[in-house]
Amino acid sequence: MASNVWLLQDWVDTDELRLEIDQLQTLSPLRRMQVPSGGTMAVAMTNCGEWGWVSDVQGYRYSAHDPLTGKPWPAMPGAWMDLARKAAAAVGWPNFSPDACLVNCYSEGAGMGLHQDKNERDFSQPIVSVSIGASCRFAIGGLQRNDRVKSVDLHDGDVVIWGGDARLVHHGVRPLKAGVRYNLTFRKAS
Ligand code: MD6
Ligand code: FE
Repeated sequence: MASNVWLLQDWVDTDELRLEIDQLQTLSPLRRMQVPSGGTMAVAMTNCGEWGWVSDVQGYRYSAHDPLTGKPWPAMPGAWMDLARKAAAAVGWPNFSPDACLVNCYSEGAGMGLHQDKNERDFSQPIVSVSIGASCRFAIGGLQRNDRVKSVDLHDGDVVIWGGDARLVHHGVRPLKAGVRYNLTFRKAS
């Protein structure tokens, strides 16, 4: 897709993943988080693994606890860990060991503005992202916010991996045209 950004098309069967998302939701439900500016995100989120990405009026960060339940985030399913490791290894990152998985849920009209993923402590590790359900248009730019943006369609079962000099590129998701889309992003947060 770009230097150090790989797209593995239709790489994973998502039936099991959907069931595991349902399971995860019984422990740490999807919720729309507050953002520092006072608004609410369009995308509903939850997490599993040692760390979870959270947003509230104070800002963005990783937390070991789910602020909704007060408990640690549910464990990352072994199959998810295997999937993330295999995908990273397939494009040349043999030592990926994610300790956080953010689950995003988009309903019709929901999108995510252009952003960088920079709350992690270790930018030497890649990010592995899995698309489930409805297709979306994914925007990918450069290291500067106003660099030119390319768009690519992501479909159910697609996996995107990025690392190295692409680790901090800007990216976003255009508002979903129809249906429901889930996205898993695996990171090394700490
Ligand atoms: C999404 N993904 O695909 C949003 N971030 O729903 C991301 O924001 C993202 O796909 C970092 C790395 C990969 C991603
Ligand atoms: Fe991101």
